[in-house]
Amino acid sequence: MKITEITIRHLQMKLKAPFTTSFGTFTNRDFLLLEAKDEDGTIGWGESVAFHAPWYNEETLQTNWHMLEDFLIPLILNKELKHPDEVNEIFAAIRKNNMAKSTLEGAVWDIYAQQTSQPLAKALGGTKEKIEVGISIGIQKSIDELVTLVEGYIQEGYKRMKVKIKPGWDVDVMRTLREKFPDTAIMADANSAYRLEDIDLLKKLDDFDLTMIEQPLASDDIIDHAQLQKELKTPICLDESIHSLEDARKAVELGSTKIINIKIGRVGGLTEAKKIHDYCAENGIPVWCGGMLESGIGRSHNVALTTLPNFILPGDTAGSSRYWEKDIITPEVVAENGYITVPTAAGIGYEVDREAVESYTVAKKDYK
Ligand code: OSB
Ligand code: MG
Repeated sequence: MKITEITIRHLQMKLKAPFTTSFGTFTNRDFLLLEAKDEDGTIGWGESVAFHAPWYNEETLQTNWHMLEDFLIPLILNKELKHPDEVNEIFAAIRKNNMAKSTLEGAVWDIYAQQTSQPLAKALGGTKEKIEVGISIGIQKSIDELVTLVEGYIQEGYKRMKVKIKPGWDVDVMRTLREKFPDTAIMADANSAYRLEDIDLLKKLDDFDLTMIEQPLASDDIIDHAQLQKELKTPICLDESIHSLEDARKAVELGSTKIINIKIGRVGGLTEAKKIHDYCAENGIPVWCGGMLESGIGRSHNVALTTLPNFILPGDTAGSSRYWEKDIITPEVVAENGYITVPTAAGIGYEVDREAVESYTVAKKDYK
């Protein structure tokens, strides 16, 4: 493998409905798409999951563009690579900026899978033919509206509901959902909206038989989460706090987390994601694949990763129609009865719809 050409595009796609978390509201999804071409003409695709603003972590679309242009692309362009795992080693010289790294690493994995004539899922060592997914639901204007949405998603076949919470939108919301949907798997995601001093409030959530509480405390914390987990029955799942295998090991050893949400971008790419998966499998920690409101290209990488055996719990990679009128891949990602069938074509396994990509492009630059 030798990548000789790269194109970065900034795309803007309008969400079907605004998506609100404890840290802010998205009406559009602005993101970078990276197209890499090998010397033999094979094209691979990667998506940056960084947002337009540093709300979820410190990275943004613009910091990712800067890191890719000035540091990461120069390390890979025209370099002979035997395996995508080498990218993870090469990028170790650059600190953090995991979402930027993952963007280029993902495209290298796509090329590698095509050149070895296998779906990305198989190239990663995945075994499942279909994966189970749930849905992530933002903060709503009223509990009634939330209940109506959940009813709709249950009708669509989704069997696991993840509900965003924040102070003032938590205990009453979860109590109502549990009463209305006694048999549905429900979990809460706080996106770091609480502190250890909120422990009495968080303990009330133990009454609702939640599958887990995702990232209740600070985005850089694993100490207070360990303290909280000692006092909570509900399992804590870390999202924001885990950036690497080392972070995962420390959090598990401290007892800060019983489940890990793996996001490819947050951990710096598929190679690191696989390492975390393997460590968790050996240590009895179930994992699931998180989502970052990706387009179909980012989702296709999530689908491939989720075929690894320790992705036991349903992930956030719902179908394309969850967020988009029209996605940028064909066929679109379809969830039937809460399951996505893993594509079997080589590489990411979906065709990229270039016309759709162009229609959403607001900036573009080539690198040779
Ligand atoms: O914490 O998982 C999260 C969306 C934006 C930022 C953070 C998160 C999310 C989601 C959306 O929950 C999941 C999806 O992509 O559908
Ligand atoms: Mg989360």
